[in-house]
Amino acid sequence: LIHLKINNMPVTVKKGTKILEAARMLHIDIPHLCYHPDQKIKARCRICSVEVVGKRRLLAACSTECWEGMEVYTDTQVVRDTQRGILQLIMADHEENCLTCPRNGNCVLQDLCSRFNVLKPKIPHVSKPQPKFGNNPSLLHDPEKCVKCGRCIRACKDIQGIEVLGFAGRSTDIHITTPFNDEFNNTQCVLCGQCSLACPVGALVEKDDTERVLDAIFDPDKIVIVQTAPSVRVALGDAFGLPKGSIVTKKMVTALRMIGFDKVFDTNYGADLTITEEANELIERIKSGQKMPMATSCCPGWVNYVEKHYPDLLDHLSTTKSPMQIFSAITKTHYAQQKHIDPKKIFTVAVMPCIAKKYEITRPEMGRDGYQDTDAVITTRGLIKLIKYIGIDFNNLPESEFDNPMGEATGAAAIFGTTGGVMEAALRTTYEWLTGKEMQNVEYTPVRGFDGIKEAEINIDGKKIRIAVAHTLKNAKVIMDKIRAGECEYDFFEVMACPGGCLGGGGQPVDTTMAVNKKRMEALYTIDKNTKYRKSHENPYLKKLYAEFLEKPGSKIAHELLHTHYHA
Ligand code: HC1
Ligand code: SF4
Ligand code: SF4
Repeated sequence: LIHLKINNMPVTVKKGTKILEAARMLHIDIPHLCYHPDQKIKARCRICSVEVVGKRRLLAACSTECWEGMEVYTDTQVVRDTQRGILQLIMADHEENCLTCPRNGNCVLQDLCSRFNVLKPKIPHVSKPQPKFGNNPSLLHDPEKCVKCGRCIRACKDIQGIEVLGFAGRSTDIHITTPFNDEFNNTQCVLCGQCSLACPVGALVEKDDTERVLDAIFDPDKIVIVQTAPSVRVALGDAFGLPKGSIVTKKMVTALRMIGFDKVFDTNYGADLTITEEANELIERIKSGQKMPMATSCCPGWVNYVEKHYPDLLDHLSTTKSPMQIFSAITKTHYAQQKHIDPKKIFTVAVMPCIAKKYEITRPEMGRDGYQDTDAVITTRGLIKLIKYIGIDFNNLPESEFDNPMGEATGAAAIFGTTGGVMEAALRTTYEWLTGKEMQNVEYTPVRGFDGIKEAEINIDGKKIRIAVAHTLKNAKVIMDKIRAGECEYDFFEVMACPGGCLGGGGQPVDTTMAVNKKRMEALYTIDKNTKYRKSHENPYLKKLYAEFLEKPGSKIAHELLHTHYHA
C-alpha cells in the first residue's frame, strides 16, 4: 500500500493507482477530457495537471502513479492558471455555437468552461470551417467541435479493432478524420456508435430523429406505435439520477404514454419470435450440416461488419431478422389486419440503445409495398431528450404496464440485452425442441459475464453442440479468422458489437462505462428471474400468433416476414 497526501489530506491506495483515482477516493474530481476509465491512458489534454512537491513541472494526474510520501496539490494558482490556459486554447479552436450543439447541457467541455469560469475567449480564434460527415442514417461527425482528445480513435481501434478514425495534419491543422476524408459509408465503419459514446463533446453524435417522431405524434392521421429494446429499461434511469442498473420499465411505459404514443409495446416480444425462428433454423442447419457454424444476426453493427469485412462468410449469419424488425413486420401486417388499420397509417418507432439500428431500418429489404417496417429509431439518449422536453418528473411517475398483445415477453427475451443472452435464450428453446424434454435449470452460466470470448460444449441427447459468445468486433475477428482458415469447430456463435452487448450500446447515456454495464447486466438477469415464462417458445401470445397467422417456425409466411438476406 502507498500513503500520500492530496491537498494535505492523507489517503492510502494500492500500488499502481493514479493520482486522479486517488483524488476520487477523497471526493475530489480532478478535471479531465482525454481520460476515459475503460481506455488506455494517453495524457494528451493535460487538463488534469497537478502540482507535486519536489517536481518542477506539473504532472498529469491521469497517468502519474502515486508514490510513497507523495504530496499533491490540485488547486494552486499555477494549476488553475494552467487549466484555464488549456481551456482557452481549446476554445480558440472550437466552434462556439453551444446553443445549437446536440451536446448542449451534456458536454464535458461546457462543464469545464463553466467550472473554471472560462466564459469569454481571450485567444484569437484559429479554427477554420471544416466539412461535416454524415451521409448515413446513424452518425454525424463535426470536426469543428472536436477537442482532439482521441477518445473516439481509441474506441474504434481498441474496442472494435477497426481503425476508421485517426489523426491527420499538424499543429493548428491537426484534426480527426476517416481514411481519405471519406464519408463513413465508404469506409470500414460499421456504425456501431462507440466513438460517439466516447466523445466528450458534440463532435461525434448520433443522427437525431426525435423531431420526426414528435411530428408523427402530432399528426392526427398517424397511429404511432412504440417498442422498447431490452436494455433501455436498465439504463434510462441514469439520466434522472437513479442508481446505475435501476430497472425502470414501468415508469418508462408511463412516460412513453405521456409523450403521446398510441400503443406502447415491447421489443422483447419480437425477441421471443427471433428465438423461435432462430432455434428452428439452427436445428435445420445442424441436421443438414450446412453453413455451419451459424451466427446470430440481431446486431446490425455485427451484420455490417460481416458484410464489409468478411463478405465471403455471409452464409454463416442466421437469416432470422432482429427482434426490432420482426416486431415491426408483425405490427404492419398481422396487427394492422386484426385492428383494421391501413399499415400506411401506422408509424412505428423503436427506442434502442443503438445507432446502427437507425441504419438497419433503412435496408431496402426491411419493408414491403413501398413502406419501411420501422419508421424511426430513437436512442436511449433520444428518449431522455423527449422526456425532458415534455417536462416529465420521471422519478415520481406512477408505474404502468405495456399494452398487449405485443407487450408480453419472457425472461429469455429480457437477457438479449447482455452479451451471452441471445445464446442462453436460444439454448433454452433448442434444448427442449431437440430433446422433447423440459429443461430444468434454465440458467446457463458458462455464457454469462464479460469475458471477451466465452466457449462451451453442451451435450444435447448425446450430441455435442459447441458454442461461443463474443462481444466487441475485435473479439469477433478472432472467430471469423478461424472460420476463414477452416479451423473453427463451433456449431453456433453469438456476436454483439458493443462492449457487454446492447447494454453498452452506442446510443446509451454518455456516462456508460464497463462498471455501469455490469450493473445493467445484473439488472437484466434479475428481470429474467422475476418473469413468469423464461423460455421464448412458452410466450402465450406468441403461441397464439403462430396458431392464427404464422403457422409454424420456418413456415413460408414466417420466411417472408421474419427472415432476410445480406449483401456483400
Ligand atoms: Fe438490442 Fe436486440 S438485444 S439488438 O441489443 O436483438 O439495440 O437492447 O433491441 O432488435 O430484443 C439493441 C438491445 C435490441 C434487437 C432485442
Ligand atoms: Fe468506428 Fe464504430 Fe465509430 Fe464507425 S461508428 S468510426 S466503426 S467506432
Ligand atoms: Fe447496436 Fe447492440 Fe449491436 Fe451495439 S451490440 S451495435 S447496441 S445492436
